[in-house]
Amino acid sequence: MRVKQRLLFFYLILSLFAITNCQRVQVSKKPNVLLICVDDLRPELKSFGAEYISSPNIDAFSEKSIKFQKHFVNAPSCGPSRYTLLTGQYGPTGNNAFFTRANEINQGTQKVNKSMPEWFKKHGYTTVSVGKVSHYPGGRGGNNWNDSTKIEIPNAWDKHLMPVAEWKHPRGMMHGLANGQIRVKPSDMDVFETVEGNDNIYPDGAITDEAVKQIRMLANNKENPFFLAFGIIKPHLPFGAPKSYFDKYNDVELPEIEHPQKPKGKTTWHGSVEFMKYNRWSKNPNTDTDFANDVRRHYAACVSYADAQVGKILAALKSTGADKNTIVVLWGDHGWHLGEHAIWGKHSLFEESLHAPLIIHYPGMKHEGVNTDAIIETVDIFPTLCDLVEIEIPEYTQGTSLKELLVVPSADGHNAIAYNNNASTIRTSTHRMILHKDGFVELYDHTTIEKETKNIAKEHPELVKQLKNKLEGKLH
Ligand SMILES: [Ca+2]
Repeated sequence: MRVKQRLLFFYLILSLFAITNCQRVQVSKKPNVLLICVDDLRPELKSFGAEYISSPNIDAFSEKSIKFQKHFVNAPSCGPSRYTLLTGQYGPTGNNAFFTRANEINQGTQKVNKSMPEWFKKHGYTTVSVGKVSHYPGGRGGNNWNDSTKIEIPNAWDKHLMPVAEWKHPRGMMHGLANGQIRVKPSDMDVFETVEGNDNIYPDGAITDEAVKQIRMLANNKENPFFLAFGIIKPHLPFGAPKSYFDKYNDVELPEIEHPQKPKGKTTWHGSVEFMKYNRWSKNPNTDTDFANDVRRHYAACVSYADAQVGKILAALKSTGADKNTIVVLWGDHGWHLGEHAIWGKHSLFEESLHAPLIIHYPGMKHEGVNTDAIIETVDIFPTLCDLVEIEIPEYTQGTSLKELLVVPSADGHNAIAYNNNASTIRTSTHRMILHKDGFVELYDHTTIEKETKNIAKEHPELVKQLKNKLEGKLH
């Protein structure tokens, strides 16, 4: 009897151990997430068809991933676009979008839904952000963007880090130029610059070093999967990058700027205020071709510099071995006009402001190096990541999981919407409709050569009506 009891006890302990161990294995098997956010990156990458661009790291990553060729952001500026990424919901139009939400959380005035990092944290993930992930690099407000009593996304991150190196504070880093130069008055700061030196003479070097350090620590944690968001500042203005990246473009012939004319009728065109306020030696890229080419080469240098930072983080991930169990997403927060429609900047609702790269790799994927032309939008990323790691998709998210497209890249996408302060827009696989707040409508046919240079709204009232209904249906 005693022997039997002992045996029973032994089996009990053994099965308890097996259950616990099995649970642990299941937890550790959840894939990690590495979310790479690149500021103001339009699809100006070799892998997206810009042949003159040197982007070897992102191109190599694309070869192992799915490229979304028709990814549109939901807002053409940093704050509101990142809001849709990180909350999974359409939101306010201004750069204060996160703080509006944070105030509601802090005051307890209404139920605020969990952000993507908070949702992953709830499901056992260690959540860390490094660099510019929400609107303010490091995710804090205050005069110098380093006030820890002012958190942009409460409850989201276990750590939200922003190294400042020689630039003193996150605000200094955001618009910093070489060797610690901080923007005081934009008109005193050059719109572009190249200085000889290594990657760390510009702000993204320090951000990348910190992200590499974090990924090594996170990969060592065998208990919990990680959700690491890494935000690179370039190619945001001012266009500063080490000279070695600029030198890649010395002898490069730039492609012609498509439809460079200022639109004639009413549109969301603007005077490129963000660009024009910098020191540009009294030159205007709309009237000075040599200067326009200089601007474009400096943007390209910043893309190559950002690409090098992406290469470092992916190499670090690989060196830990965690790459085999990590979903990697590379996302541009919106597009940027490089002279199209005579705009140098973002903020419009033209294609150039809203079109940004999205590349997704996940463990065990079948279609590496494949493109999809399905129309999709930033708000889809939150539900997609939930789907890929097999956690519940919160009912309040407004996007659609892209899982089906990842499995069958030829599957259909869906309409993409976006908004700024003055208008909202919907993009179908054939048309873009823009509805201004005063009721004025732009309608463009993307199947024609004119694309967004010929407003055909008056000739197609039925289509306008249908698209208005679809747009309103998605926004409400
Ligand atoms: Ca941005």
